[in-house]
Amino acid sequence: RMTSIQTAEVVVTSPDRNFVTLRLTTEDGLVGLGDATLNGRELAVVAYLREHVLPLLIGRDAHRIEDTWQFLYRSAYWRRGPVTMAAIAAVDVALWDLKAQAAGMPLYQLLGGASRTGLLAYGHASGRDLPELFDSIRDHLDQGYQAIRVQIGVPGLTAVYGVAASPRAGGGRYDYEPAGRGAYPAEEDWDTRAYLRHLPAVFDAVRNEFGPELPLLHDAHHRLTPIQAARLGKALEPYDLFWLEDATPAENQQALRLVRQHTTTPLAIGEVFNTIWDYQELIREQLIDYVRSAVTHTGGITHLRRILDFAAQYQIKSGIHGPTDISPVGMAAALHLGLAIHNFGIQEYMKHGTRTDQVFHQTFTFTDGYLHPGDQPGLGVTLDTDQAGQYPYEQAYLPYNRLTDGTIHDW
Ligand code: GCO
Ligand code: MG
Repeated sequence: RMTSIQTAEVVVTSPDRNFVTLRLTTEDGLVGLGDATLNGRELAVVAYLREHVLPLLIGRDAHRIEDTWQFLYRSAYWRRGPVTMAAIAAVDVALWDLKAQAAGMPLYQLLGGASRTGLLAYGHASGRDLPELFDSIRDHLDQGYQAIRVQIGVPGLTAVYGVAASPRAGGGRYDYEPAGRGAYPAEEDWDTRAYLRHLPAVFDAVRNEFGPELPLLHDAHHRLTPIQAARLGKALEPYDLFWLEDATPAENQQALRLVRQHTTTPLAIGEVFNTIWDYQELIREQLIDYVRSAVTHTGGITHLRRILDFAAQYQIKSGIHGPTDISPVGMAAALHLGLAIHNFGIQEYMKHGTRTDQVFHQTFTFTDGYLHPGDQPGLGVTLDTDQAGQYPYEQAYLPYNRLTDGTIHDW
């Protein structure tokens, strides 16, 4: 029997940061949610959905997930790209949410059922210097994290990606959010040679302090050339990283070949990718170890599952993107998918703020370093539209970098 989509709306809310959520209702009165948040470019996806997608959804059969995906992807003609794929992702996830609710099952059951009892999560530790970094790592261990991403300030630079400016007032937490509210992006500074000199000593100090077992990760955020990335990977080998992320600008798949030839440090890439084609050579030639795409930015569960199944044939695992710019809806989708697939690797997880938790009621849990999506039918997330209405959109931009001589650089 067909179940038609009755209403489709986009909810924009900014409790602790901006989130874009697609909300579909069916003739049966079920409500399905999808995350469409594209950090710093949110309203482009809002317009794409409102102007070009929502009118096409009314009256469609909510159960035809694959058909709707192919319809939106192929009929647009202008394929791929973050805005298109975030819009398609939101529709896809909302339809999976509806189907699982209709089935009376948590979504992971429809994806094949649980392949493990929980998802190992990593948290973001950072500090402007070693004492701050150590405090932040200890704080994360106290919260239960069993894997830690390490980001640190570089001597001589004032603002570096991934480093919280200061412990959050009152709470003492060191949380990092790259998007700054305001009408213009913040300028940061960068010096690759200073970074490459500094980082190995930092990992040496962290290993001495916290021992050999703790899984440690690092994000180079696209700032290196292939030869610089190769050198960094090599220099970090003694510290046994879980992964080195986004060592080079992600769009050049060939770059990873050179990095790979020179280092056994595992490589993760893909948070800015949005289709399977971005991974074609990386996966087939086994140039990476982890797929970093978000459900939210990669065409939803349907398409990310396809990428991860392709990756599985090459022993490449998931490392689904999960910073705070992925909403609780996008996080829940990642958790259901991660619980079901065989080639799960690790899940990024930063806690959202308390206001966000009041807007999005969640059933997923974080216990002793492991996440679980919970067993409510569907995604297990509901949107409190009254609460959401309290927090209108606020303009926010991701930053940019300049080198000492003023040249713009990847941040
Ligand atoms: C990560 C990412 C984020 C991005 C952010 C941009 O590894 O979590 O690099 O911190 O910078 O998602 O919006
Ligand atoms: Mg990253």
